[in-house]
Amino acid sequence: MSSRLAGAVTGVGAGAITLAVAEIGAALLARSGTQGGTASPLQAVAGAFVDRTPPWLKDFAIATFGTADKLVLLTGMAVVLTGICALIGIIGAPSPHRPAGRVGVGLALFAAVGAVGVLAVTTRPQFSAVDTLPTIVGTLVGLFALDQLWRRLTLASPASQGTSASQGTSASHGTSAFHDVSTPHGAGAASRRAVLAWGGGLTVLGAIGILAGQTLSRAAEVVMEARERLGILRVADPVTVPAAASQGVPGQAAYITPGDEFYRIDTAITVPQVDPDTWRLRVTGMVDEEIELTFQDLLDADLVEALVTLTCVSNTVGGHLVGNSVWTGLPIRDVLARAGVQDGADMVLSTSVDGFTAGTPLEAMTDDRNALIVIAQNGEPLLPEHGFPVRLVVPGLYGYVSATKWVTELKVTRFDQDEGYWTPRGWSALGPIKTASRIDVPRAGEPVNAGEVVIAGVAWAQHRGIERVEVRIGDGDWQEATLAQEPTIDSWRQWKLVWQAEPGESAVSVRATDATGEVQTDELARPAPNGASGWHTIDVRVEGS
Ligand SMILES: Nc1nc2c(c(=O)[nH]1)N[C@H]1C(S)=C(S)[C@@H](COP(=O)(O)O)O[C@H]1N2
Ligand SMILES: [Mo]
Repeated sequence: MSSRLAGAVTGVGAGAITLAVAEIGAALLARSGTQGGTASPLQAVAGAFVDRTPPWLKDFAIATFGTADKLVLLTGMAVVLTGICALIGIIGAPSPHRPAGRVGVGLALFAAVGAVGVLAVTTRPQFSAVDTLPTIVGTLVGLFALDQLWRRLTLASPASQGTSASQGTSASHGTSAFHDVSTPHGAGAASRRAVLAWGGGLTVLGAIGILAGQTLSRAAEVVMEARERLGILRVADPVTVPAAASQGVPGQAAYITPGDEFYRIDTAITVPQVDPDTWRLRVTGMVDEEIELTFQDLLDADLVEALVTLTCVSNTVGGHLVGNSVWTGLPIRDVLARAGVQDGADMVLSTSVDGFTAGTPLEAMTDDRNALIVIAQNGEPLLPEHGFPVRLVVPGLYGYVSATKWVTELKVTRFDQDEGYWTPRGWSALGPIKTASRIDVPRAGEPVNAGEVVIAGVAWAQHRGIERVEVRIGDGDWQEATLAQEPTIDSWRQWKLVWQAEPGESAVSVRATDATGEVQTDELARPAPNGASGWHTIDVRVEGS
């Protein structure tokens, strides 16, 4: 058993116990309601990392890992952190070459890593000084553990063993003495085994503690109970979805997307758990009178329902970061009118509990479209990951400039004074949704039999509407697809085309025309800075029958 391994294990053990103390402390702070922002060093570091992710990396992460991108980030963090701790353990622990170890250097490095955690905590939204306590205490516990373990290793090191064994001979200078006692049966090896056991034990204990910290925060239960109490939310004038909006082709995206199948995109590492009883929406900025709404105010208001298709700016051609639901909420324009918007304003900056912001053109929130302060999706209270208790939905604009989840503030302002979260990160300040169409069936890569083949999918041009969808097979002419009914210009529209397929390989493309007569562009664009474009094309292999 090498002294290197023993050193590495002391470092990892100390790191694990540090995080356990910090995560449990953070959970206790959250439960007592005394924390300001994020007290968990893991969440703070991950959050700080996400906030500094350049657009190309965000694009890559979503394209490669999809909605698992957060799991990948946390796993990556765990790997990097384990490596750093192991390295600090090796540097600080005593070794044959350095019998006393480099304890001072090791402890300083460990303290520096703790300081990075504290720094990350201080940069989170709504930070207050008490948030740093768990990480500071955790780091002190880790330093103590390291010091103790390294002391034991020093006692166990061949040098000190040799000294006591050879009675006064200066064994620390003699390599022969070292080789003698470091045999697997030597006392040094036995003590190193004990330190290894201690380090391993601390690692296991730490891992359990970290998990305990995650489950200890009771916020998720509060939210679950609140959602159950709300039950189904009904309005005076509900949306009825006409049967003719659905063509029902197997494999085609359903007209209505259920909440639990809806795509999820946000910067939140863990889903914010917001208690509707303490939630408030403040309307501030260039208004005659600031106002504050409670959740009960929303429940008591004249709520409306609207069909709106949300789309993420990061959606690639043919991608699935798009979904359609019935949203229940209060028109934003009513609330803005109550506050009184002052002359010169042209933007509403909405803010989330987690610090995310979106800058929406004031016009899109005051014209006659269904821009809503939303409390329900498809009749049910919002799911936590989709913004419970309250989010925004604005037809026609990508989510990053409009659809703030866990929203707590609407600031009436100007584009030349404020900017949303993604704007300084390389995305356009304005984000109107580009006309798009997608082939759902046949699925790319799945061969079909010759004869009658149904090609089907969805097309969207929110707040303009879809007028025509055309399909091109091979180098044939564009053929007009059959459209399902369009209940509103704010939602997507199903389309299908029956094709008499002959054996062979064919490229199938789709393009849509919006209700202003504009044909979807074939110009290829990546998502950044203002949304992907280009025709969705798939290769279909037709097999002889
Ligand atoms: N608080 C918060 N709200 C947010 C975001 C976010 O990162 N944080 N992302 C926005 C983006 S980019 C999109 S596309 C939509 C996605 O909403 P969904 O996850 O409910 O589909 O939420 C928007 N609202
Ligand atoms: Mo998005």
